[in-house]
Amino acid sequence: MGLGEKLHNAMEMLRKATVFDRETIKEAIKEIQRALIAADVEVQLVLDLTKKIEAEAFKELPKGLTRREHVLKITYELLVELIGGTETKAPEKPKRILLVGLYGQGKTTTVSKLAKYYSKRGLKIGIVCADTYRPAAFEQLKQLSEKLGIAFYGNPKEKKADAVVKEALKQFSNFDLAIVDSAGRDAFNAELVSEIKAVNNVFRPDYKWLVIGADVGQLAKKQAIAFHDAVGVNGVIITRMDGSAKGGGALSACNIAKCPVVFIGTGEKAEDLEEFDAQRFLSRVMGYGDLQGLLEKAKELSEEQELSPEEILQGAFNLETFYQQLKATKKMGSIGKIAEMLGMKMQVPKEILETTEEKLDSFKIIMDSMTKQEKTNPDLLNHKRIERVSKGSGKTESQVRELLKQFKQMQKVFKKFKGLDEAKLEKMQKNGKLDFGKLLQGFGPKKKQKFKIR
Ligand SMILES: Nc1nc2c(ncn2[C@@H]2O[C@H](COP(=O)(O)OP(=O)(O)O)[C@@H](O)[C@H]2O)c(=O)[nH]1
Ligand SMILES: [Mg+2]
Repeated sequence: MGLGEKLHNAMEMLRKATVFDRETIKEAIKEIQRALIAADVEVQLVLDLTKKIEAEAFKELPKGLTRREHVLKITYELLVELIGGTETKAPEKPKRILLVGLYGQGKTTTVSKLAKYYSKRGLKIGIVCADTYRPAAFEQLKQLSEKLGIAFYGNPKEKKADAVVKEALKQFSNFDLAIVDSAGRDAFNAELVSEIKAVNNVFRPDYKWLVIGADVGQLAKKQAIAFHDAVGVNGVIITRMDGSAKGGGALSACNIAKCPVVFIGTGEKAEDLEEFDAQRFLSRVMGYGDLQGLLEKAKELSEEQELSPEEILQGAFNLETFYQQLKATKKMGSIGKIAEMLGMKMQVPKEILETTEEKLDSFKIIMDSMTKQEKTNPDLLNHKRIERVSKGSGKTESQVRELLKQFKQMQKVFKKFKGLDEAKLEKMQKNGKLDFGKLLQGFGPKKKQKFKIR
């Protein structure tokens, strides 16, 4: 049973538990520990991760998530963090790539995979055999290049790798990308380092990637650090992710060594190369489409809480934004404050300021039965549509009408706000009539800011 399947089982325990208490979470955490240790993740890392899950699990819930969703989400996020986040991106137009690594890790195979990957993206590519150490290396790469129809340079008579690369650069001077395959050794040693350094000096690659087989598991860390210190690699490619149970260990080890994994190899064929994205990788191996959905939901919720005053003042006002504002009752307090500071006589209706949690939930259910069009343009909601929404949501028609009535009241208030243009607002700020610093207190984090906070 691979890493994905085991992690999947642990997440299923969380998802399907009928009672969702500390015991359930502890059991699931044990399952996660087993899965990670079987994948050869360093024990200390596993313990740190599970401790974090336990600590986060019973913290205050973010708005809009259930306890179960919260625990699933943090577990998933911590796993993503463990194997390397989602920041690394494969370069679009590399000019020179040098692959290094120990013997048998998959360098030569990966050269042909990269050649295929980048030729599909329209680059003119030449590949170079700088493995002058093993006699068969030249033939292996030559055959692979012929199969792919990609330009190849090598010289079986030349023993100095840097001399081969020098000649190759001349031949490929008008190409978009040159990929150099270097020689490995059974173990990391001084001879290997000086050879790579010589190649590096001649070639000056913009990308120096270390190739590691997944089967080395957590030992990948040692290799990554050694190669990084010696020749400054700036990325890792992990091969044989298809065949090894230790892939999780290799990924987390490279992450710890701060060597970002750029690609993974998932088979012997030239097309078996994937850009590495921790999030995508995990949801796939765990067979979890809905985790992605859960993350999106959480993201939407956190963005909802980020409405800034000027967005509220100037943005579109519809049922969706109305609901968001209602939800953050604090914000409604602030809307009252805005009205006050602007010296505007009208007031936010009391019944809106005092909307209860219960009523909010009911509004939400009603809105879920509306189409997107109806939510952005509530005027569409005629008698027939109200009847349909009422049936769909299981709420009475008068409940639906109540939501619409409150919305209309707020819309009036907002029309007045929107009547103030930016110039006016700025002038008021200058004259000290408008203190956005104070205003912001009720609004939480902001996305962008047009007005200075004092
Ligand atoms: N299953 C699988 N095998 C791979 C992958 N990458 C390389 N290999 C195999 O690993 C072995 C060593 O590969 P090679 O490219 O010659 O390694 P090098 O010595 O580092 O150049 C070969 O048998 C390859 O077919 C991969 O992603 N998946
Ligand atoms: Mg090779």
